[in-house]
Amino acid sequence: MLSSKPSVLIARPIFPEVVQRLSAHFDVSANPGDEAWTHDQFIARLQGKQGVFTTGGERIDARLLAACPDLRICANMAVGYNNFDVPAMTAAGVLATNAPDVLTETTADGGFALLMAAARRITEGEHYLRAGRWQHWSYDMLVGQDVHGSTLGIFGMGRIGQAIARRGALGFGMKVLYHNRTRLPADEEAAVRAEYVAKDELLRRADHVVLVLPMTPATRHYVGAPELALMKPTATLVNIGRGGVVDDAALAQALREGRIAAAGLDVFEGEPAVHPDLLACTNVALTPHIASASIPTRLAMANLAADNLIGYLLHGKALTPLNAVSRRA
Ligand code: 8YV
Repeated sequence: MLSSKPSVLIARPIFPEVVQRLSAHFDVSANPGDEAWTHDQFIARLQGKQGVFTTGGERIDARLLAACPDLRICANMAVGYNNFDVPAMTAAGVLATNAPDVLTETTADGGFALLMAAARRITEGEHYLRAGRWQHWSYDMLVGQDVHGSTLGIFGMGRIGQAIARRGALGFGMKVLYHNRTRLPADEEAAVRAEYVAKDELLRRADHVVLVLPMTPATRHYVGAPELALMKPTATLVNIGRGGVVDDAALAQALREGRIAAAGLDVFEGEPAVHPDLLACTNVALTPHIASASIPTRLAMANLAADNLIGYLLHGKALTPLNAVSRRA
């Protein structure tokens, strides 16, 4: 007998309890072995599916949409959605959803951890110790820069940027500067104690620069050689937004030449590949895109993606839509 339940594909392995939740409502196909599907294999798996659970890496483009006429919703388990061609999805009548809010504080923690690690040379110190290089204490061994009381510059003052600003201002007594496409309303600026400045002014004044920008055509290589040249030689650069927002080759050169002091990177151009010049630098703390990686937060992100699938396919309403669509014919 044919099932009357909608069909959903879960593109990557996720929490078993979330698969179970989805299975109560849908005919679920999963990818338990985490097979790396080509785009064409992904399209083939999507045949006859009304919904897909994506984890941020699976591309949804016009070709896929044309080849998957049954698809009605793509639910991303990520706040970023540069893997989605949203205008093409809207044109095709396919709903796009992301997973905002639930990851804000955890991701801000992750960004702050990288800032601390880079400025205070924490990961560098660990490598030094593990390599057996710690023979005796000296006054200048692995001295870094202070974070407390310094000036923090934030590019991208959305929810995560604001959570980082609060940590800096309230927890570490930092002066907070920010630059954003649009300036925050005065009450929101006051709540995070941040001063709006031009891009170049931020780069010149900040002791630590944190990037929380999405990847768009306008943000590609937003920080490259010209921007790095404006920064203080003692400054730290942290990127937790998207790979490609920083020109990694230019950053590696600046780090190698001591034109800035240190960097902390969670995202990379072409990840999971990392530019070999960055790997060769000691003054950079590197993590594999884990800023949102706490168990409760990743579970909340997965449940929000599941809620969006359930809400839309069963009740016609998603919690966190990125577009407005009329039902696919
Ligand atoms: C995700 C992220 O873990 O939410 C985002 O946009 O970058 C991370 O929180 C990553 O996208 C994989 O899902």
